Amino acid sequence: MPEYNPNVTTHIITDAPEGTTLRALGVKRLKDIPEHIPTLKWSWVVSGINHKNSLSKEEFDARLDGDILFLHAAFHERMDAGRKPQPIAAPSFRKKGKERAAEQNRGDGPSHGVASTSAATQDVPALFSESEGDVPAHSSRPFGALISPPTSPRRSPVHGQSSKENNHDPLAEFYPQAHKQRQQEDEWSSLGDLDADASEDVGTDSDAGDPEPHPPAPRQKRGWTCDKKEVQAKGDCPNQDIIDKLTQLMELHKAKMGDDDHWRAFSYSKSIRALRNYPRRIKTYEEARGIRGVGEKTAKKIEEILQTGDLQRIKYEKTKDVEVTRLFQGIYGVGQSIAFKWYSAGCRTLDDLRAGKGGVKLSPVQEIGLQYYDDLNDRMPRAEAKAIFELIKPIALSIDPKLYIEIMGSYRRGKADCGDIDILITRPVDDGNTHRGVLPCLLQKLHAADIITEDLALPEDPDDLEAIYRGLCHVPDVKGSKRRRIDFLSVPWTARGAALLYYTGDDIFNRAIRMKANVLGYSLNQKGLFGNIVRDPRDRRIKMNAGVLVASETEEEIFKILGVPWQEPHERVRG
Ligand code: DCP
Ligand code: MG
Repeated sequence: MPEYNPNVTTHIITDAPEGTTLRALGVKRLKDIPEHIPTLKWSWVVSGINHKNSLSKEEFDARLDGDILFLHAAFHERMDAGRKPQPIAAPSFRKKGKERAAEQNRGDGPSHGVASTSAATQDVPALFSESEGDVPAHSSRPFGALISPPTSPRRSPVHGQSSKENNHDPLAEFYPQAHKQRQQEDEWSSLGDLDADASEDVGTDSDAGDPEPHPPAPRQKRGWTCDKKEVQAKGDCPNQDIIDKLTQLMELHKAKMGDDDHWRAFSYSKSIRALRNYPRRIKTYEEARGIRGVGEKTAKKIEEILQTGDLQRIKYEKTKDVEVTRLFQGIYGVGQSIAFKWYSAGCRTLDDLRAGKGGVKLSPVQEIGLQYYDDLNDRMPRAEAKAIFELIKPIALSIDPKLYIEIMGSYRRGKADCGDIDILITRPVDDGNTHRGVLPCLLQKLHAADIITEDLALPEDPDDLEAIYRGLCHVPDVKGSKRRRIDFLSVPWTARGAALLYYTGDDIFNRAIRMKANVLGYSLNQKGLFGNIVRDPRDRRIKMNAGVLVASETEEEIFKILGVPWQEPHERVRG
């Protein structure tokens, strides 16, 4: 949640020390958190996820009801929190008294980690946000109720009332899900106070019990990132050098395997986001510390960058395993765990892999990735993507002149360089025909024309109207032309708008618009905008292919229904 509000919060999940948690919530003392809200460690969530299937219904309900919540209490003095029913009117929060924080009882505080208000995503069972049991497992509302979004997607439920008590409100059943999605948004875009410091406090609890946490900077009203057209261009950022150094450090942590590293990387990303939005050149430690999203240790790092132009920690983190696994992960089809496996087998260079050192065996796709390592790690100039597409388009139209073929991805967003070429293929059906069979025919012609050179992933059923192909291509007849990644996505004509929207991105814009759709009670994916979504009663996941298609033919109608102002592809740049 962008802002903690005890009237709607059901659980607080934190592995952070007390001081950090209090800062994140914007309260002075643990006592300021109402007794009906349990403050739990991440272990509670994990215990629910891991054992849910083996729990009896009574055990599961007990877990949700709070009977065993105390086992996972984040703070000793809040062991009983959540075991009492919620009062009708929740107490007010953000007390402004001058009281110093009470003596902190820190003994039981967790020893490591970063707080997370929720890691519950659509793919992770949501144990807390919908645990009241008064939310229907699936929607039975009339379809019409979905078409008109609520005037304010951020409306909260009537305070102190459950959605059951609110049955007269046709939108009430959406609220629990809306809150879950807001938590998600919080995790990705506004986890202000929980920056890298929380993870760097591993084992030290250094800011736990800080009786006078730095006052947070005034909170900005946050809207949906997909609603805004203005984004700060990279070159305009007055703190770009600081962001670059922190990004390097974040990437180093990302490349490592430890849990702490993942948290640190996650946390640095929050600080970096905060810095990107900071309008002035930072001059001092104090100024950095005052930015919401930048904690003490990050502020110290910023001070070091300001004073020396460098960050020693980067050198320290740049250990051999990071270097080697990053090198290996540059091979198409190789992720972190395979890279570590090969590192553990004794491989240190690409030549070691080529030689099969340590018995390492590469898959055919990885072999291709290794062979064209440099090419595939290079972004192509926009003009090259255009040249390749202009070779492909007439060949495609020679198969069927009514074919619709378009480049999506970064090219459509107008980017100067592209990581790959993403091509959409479909066809109007007004004459009773479809594009069935076009993709295999096109691929065969592109191979014959020496435009497509290697296949990486073939569609399961090439004759299906919906198919994805991944391969390599190049500009033929040009000596030394590089191998480039190319994807073909074929979709039914009716789904072209949703596919265009999804594959145009960028990723951050997509995340934001999907979250907004979810909050409005829809589900948005590359196939369309769906209403009447059905959730699996066991884990609350949206059932695949469930729901009623609301829009998919054009991007415009999807924007309109979601209340997102129209944006040209080049205006959808958020990453
Ligand atoms: N996309 C997404 N979620 C994913 C993968 C992709 O939303 N898990 C969307 C957003 C991307 C688009 O698909 O913008 C195309 O994916 P690419 O990986 O090709 O990304 P771009 O084309 O944006 O960038 P690049 O120039 O690196 O290819
Ligand atoms: Mg792309």
